[in-house]
Amino acid sequence: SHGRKSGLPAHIQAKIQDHPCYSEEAHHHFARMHLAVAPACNIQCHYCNRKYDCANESRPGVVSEVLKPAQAIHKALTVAASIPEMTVVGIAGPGDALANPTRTFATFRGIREQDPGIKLCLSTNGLSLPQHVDDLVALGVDHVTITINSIDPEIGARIHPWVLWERRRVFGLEGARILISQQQKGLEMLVERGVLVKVNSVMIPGINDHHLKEVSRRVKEKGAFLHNVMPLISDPAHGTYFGLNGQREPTEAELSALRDACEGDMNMMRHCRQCRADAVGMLGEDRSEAFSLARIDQDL
Ligand code: CLF
Ligand code: SF4
Repeated sequence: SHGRKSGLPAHIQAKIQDHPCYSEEAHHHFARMHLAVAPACNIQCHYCNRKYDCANESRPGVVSEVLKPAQAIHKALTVAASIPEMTVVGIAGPGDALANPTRTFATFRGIREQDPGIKLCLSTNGLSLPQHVDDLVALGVDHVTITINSIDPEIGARIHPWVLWERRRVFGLEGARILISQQQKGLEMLVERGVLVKVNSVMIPGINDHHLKEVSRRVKEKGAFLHNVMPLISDPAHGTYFGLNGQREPTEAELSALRDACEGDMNMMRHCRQCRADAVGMLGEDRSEAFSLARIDQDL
C-alpha cells in the first residue's frame, strides 16, 4: 500500500524507484525490456503450452523469437541507446532463465561489462535457483522473481506434474517437494544477500486459490518484497495445455478478492501486464517489432 511504500528504507527505495514492476509509481515513467535467450525448461507446469512463452511471467499464446547471447547483448545496448526510459533488462523465458544458465549468464555478463548502469532482472520457476544465487549476486542482479504456486506438495503436484532433477524426471509428490524446497531455499538465500524478491503466483480456481493466502504469508515471513498474484489465462485458441484441460480462469472479482485478502500481510502488485518474453517498452506497451532479430542481424 502507499503508506507502507513511503516508509521504505532508503536503500530499498533506491532499488525500486526506477524499476517499473517493483514500484507502481515507476511504471508510469520507466520501461523494461526482456531478452528471450532461454528456450529450455526444467519443470512441467500443467498450464504450460510449450509452443509458447513461459506462462509464469507472460501471457499464453505468444511466441518470442529466441536470441543468442551476442544478439541479445547487442539488442539491449541498442534499445538502451534509443529508449531513454529503459532502466531494466530482464530474462524471463521463453522457457526458464536458469534452465539455460550458460546463455543467461553470458547475456547478463556482456551487458554488465558494456553498460554497468542497466538494472538486471531475472524470473525463474526456482528449481535451479540455489546453485546460481552467488553468481547472480556477483553480477549485481538486484531483482529476482520466483514463481511459487504452492508450499504444499499435495497442491503443487496438481500443478507441476514433474521436475527434471539430477538428470531424471521426478513425478508427483516427490517432484513437487523438490520444487517447493528449492524455491524456498532460493528465496531465503536471496533475501540473506539483500536481493529484492518478487513472488509470482498463478491463481488456478479450485486448485490453489484457497491456498495462495498462506503462500503469501509464508513468503512475506521469509522476506519477499512483493507478491504478484496473476490470473491463469486459459484461452482454447492458444491450443491444448499439457494438463488442466477445461480449467476455467479466475474472474476479475475472485482475483481482486484474493489480492485484497493477501494485502494485509504483503505488498501486492496490481499493475502487472503479463509481458511477453521479448517485450520492449513501458509495461503494457510492445515495441519488440522495432527491435526484431532481422534488424539486429543487419547491424551485427
Ligand atoms: Fe521483466 Fe519480470 Fe523483471 Fe519486470 S516483467 S522479469 S519483474 S522486468 Fe513486470 Fe511484466 Fe508483470 Fe513480469 S509487468 S510480467 S511482473
Ligand atoms: Fe512452461 Fe512452467 Fe517451464 Fe514456464 S516454468 S516454460 S510455464 S513449464
